[in-house]
Amino acid sequence: MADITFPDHFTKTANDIRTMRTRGAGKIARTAAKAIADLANSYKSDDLKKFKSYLDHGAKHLLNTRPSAISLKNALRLTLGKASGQTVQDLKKNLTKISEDFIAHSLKAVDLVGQHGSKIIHDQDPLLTHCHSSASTSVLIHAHEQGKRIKVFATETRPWNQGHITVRELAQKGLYVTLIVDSAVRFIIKDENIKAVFVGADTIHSDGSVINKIGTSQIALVAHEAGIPFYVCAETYKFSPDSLRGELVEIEERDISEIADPKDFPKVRFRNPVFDITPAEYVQAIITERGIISPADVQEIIKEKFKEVEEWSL
Ligand code: RUB
Repeated sequence: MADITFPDHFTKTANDIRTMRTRGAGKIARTAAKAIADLANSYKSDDLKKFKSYLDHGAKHLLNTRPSAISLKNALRLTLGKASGQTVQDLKKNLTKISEDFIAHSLKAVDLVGQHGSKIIHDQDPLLTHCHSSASTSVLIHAHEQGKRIKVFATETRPWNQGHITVRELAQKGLYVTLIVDSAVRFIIKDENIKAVFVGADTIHSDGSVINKIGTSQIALVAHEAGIPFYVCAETYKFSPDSLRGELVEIEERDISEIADPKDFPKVRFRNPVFDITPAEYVQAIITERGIISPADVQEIIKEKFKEVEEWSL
């Protein structure tokens, strides 16, 4: 791999994912699908074997950027893993088409998640969300567009403050939205009589457990304590086929400078895990593009969705 040089556009895309200029599991997946097709199209020789190896290295390069998002690996599986061709030109053409289809389906899936999820929201419901998830905001926006006068409470989501993206997006769409600090969740759930929580997912394991932004599992526990439903909004390409074999995604830990400047805290250690795992028992349901499913049904969907690409590995 050391002797392979990728085009600037490709290394920039990978770097944008690593540095979170491109973020959110769905966007990461679509960006990876486009990046691998663009990489293919920038290849100059007719040597098919070397071409495949080049793409394989490119895929590995992308995979190293955000370890907790199975959406990224699945985007590569569902594009590169399905593409075929007897010549470099054929493979390029086929991969480009598959990549474009993946992106179109992914965008459509976000809309469908919104349509399905909005049905379980009632007029005047106070609701809570965490981080910024386009699948979750799709649900909230659809409910609003149906005339349901919901009140959304959004956590700021330290240390990156993705909640700022959420509140700006929802406010811009005309929703009644309130920003709170992460530690206010338990107070707000009780004080505002929150009726349900909606969050996104980076990965869903075959046992129905959910990897999402750090703090998600705490919110799930509080929702459980309060007896309100905790919904996960996720397109099915965020389901992990690896988890069928017991392979769970790694929890990403990012640079401690995201929390504070260590120079200001002599002798203090820091940790910055950016995702956590919410066990299936705290998840009321998963809202997917196929409809609202129980965490117990994840396994069946994985088997069906990934059967053609199951043997393909990067
Ligand atoms: C984002 C995050 C989101 C999921 C789902 O984390 O945890 O809830 O990725 O997002 P980060 P979406 O900001 O670290 O990428 O529904 O948009 O795919």
